[in-house]
Amino acid sequence: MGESVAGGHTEQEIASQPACWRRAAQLALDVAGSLPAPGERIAVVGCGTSWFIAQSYAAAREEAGHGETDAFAASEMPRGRRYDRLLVLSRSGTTTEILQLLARMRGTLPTVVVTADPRTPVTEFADQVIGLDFADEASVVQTRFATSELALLRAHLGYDPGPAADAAQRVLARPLPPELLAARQFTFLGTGWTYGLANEAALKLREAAGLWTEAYPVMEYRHGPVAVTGPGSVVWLLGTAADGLADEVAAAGGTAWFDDEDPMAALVRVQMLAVALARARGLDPDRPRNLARSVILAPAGPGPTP
Ligand code: F1P
Repeated sequence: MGESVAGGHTEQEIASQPACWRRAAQLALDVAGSLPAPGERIAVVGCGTSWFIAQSYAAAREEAGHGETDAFAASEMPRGRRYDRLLVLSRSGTTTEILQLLARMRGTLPTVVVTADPRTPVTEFADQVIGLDFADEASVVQTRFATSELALLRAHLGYDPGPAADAAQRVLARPLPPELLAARQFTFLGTGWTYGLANEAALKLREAAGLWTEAYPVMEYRHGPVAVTGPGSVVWLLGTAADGLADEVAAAGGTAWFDDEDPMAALVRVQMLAVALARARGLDPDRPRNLARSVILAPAGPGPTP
């Protein structure tokens, strides 16, 4: 599998995902006591990719009947809401907004963090830590950490990642379709737990390849986003297809793309495309423009004098 894929860190990490997802499912059994219990009302937070994984997990948890689950960007978690537990997702464990939120919530509710490196500052602020060191990444742009974290969280809800891992292996073995490689603009659509995946897919192409991408809940496409579809646009449905949508995309001059593979495997195809389009544009996906592996903000100064 992955080990034979050429390229830099990002390509190699993308290719290692099926094995990581299977390992994450094993880990889910070991750490079940630290993950949200059925019936708990929880908030799940992250930044960037981690926020979109939070969205996906929140929808999956509610769909599985495990309880109310709100997903927030860490900087936007409302004050004053009551939750049974706060679940924090952070690959680096050093993101400023994550540490600020944990400091604010300390002592008010149980907190658990899923991170790649349990030696980072986030572990000092959280009550419990789940480490996914086997899925840690050298890359700036997240791929296998994020999807392994989702595989772990979904496995805890009862979804076996085995079929998705098999599907990802098939995707990794196939060349990318020429119509995807030729596109100039992408709109990703999802529903339920695949809406977070749609956001993550769009982010991947922006981060790695600097492309114009958008993402919406599938039924929102007709409420404005269709206006940007035209020649060179791909409208990519992750998950369930919506009746008539392919015809409407074609009428607008775009190409509708529907993966009949598992949505997690479809996200792997997007990651592969992001790397291929970056290289085609002369960019290095291991060194994405304007991005750092973790956003660490300088402490706020005294502010303007009144
Ligand atoms: C994640 C993140 C990445 C993004 C960027 C900055 O933070 O927002 O998704 O690509 O490189 O960091 P975290 O999961 O480490 O908290």
